[in-house]
Amino acid sequence: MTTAPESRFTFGLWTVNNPGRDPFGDATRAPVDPVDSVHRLAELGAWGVSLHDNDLVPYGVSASERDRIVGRFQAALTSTGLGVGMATTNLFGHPAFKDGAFTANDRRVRRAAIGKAMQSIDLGAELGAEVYVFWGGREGTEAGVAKDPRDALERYREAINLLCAYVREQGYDLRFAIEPKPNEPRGDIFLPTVGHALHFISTLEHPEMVGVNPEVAHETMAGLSFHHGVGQALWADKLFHIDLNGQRIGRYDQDFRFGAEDLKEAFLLVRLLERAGYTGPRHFDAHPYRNENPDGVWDFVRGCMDTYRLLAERAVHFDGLAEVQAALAHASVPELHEPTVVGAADPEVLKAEAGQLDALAQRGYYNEALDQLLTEVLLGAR
Ligand SMILES: [Mn+2]
Repeated sequence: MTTAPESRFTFGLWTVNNPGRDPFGDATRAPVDPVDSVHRLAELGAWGVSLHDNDLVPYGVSASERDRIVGRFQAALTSTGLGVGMATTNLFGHPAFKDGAFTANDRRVRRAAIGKAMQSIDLGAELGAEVYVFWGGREGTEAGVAKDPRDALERYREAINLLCAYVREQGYDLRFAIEPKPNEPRGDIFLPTVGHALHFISTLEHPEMVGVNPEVAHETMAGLSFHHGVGQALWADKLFHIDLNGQRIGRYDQDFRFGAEDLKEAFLLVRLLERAGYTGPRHFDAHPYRNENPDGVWDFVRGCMDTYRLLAERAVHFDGLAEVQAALAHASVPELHEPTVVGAADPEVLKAEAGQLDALAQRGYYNEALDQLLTEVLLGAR
């Protein structure tokens, strides 16, 4: 399958380089040179990559070694034509971040975290990233008594405000996106869902610079509808980036190939993104199964992109079917688009209409027929 460039499929360096380590077992795949990943992703039709600072530049290397690594990577991007969709900071891997980064109780850790983020923002800007993501994996607690959540949120806000100011001072063309997650690796993480993050953003000094980066697995872990979360982000004009993968409700963070679980929810998501005209990268933040060798990593890459494109094709097909349009009308779906009250509200008229509930209760909404049509389109029966 070929990939239309407008799809802008991107993969994190950490996804194709995932070594298969888990809490119970060591790596099952050898480390990969990020330059090799860039070449392989380009061959397979990806638009670009994303990275944490330390996916490319190991923590603690000299300035000259950093410049050598970045120059070599930049050359690979130039020769393949791949872009950098997103960059981010690893504020979770180093043992110093065990109590949090921006919300660590130790003020010295918080200052070091902000400094590391600034260095990493410099790297992202140098590589031409358009979005800068903050995933606060360690921003939380196991012992709730150990942090006052009001203080933690105030420190989180302070850090994002400082970094917004830094981007403006440097003149970088970069927007931030906050990635919510309810738990794992911390017992409870601050800003656990899209909704929490959207409100937090509204409290910032420069809310226009900050949006969200919702991830399939993270909202699904919380038992929520991902497509509703993304819908609210779109409605708020805050969908700056998206992390696509697969996840079952009630499990650990599985990070499976996009579409590997809950195809119907994946269909609804792709249909929503495409109909909304989302222009950001279609970014895959997922891991190949641990039992794959390096060949399987590229099966995983192809699978993520192919499933997205097939679902986009199915969505267009679905909306083009006359029986679907009839079923949508039967379910009054277009009617939800119409304002409930046109012109000045007349309270007396509305109060009188409150008397019509018995009659209104008689109608059906034909959701069974509509949803079955969706299922049959997904199964290729229509
Ligand atoms: Mn993610």
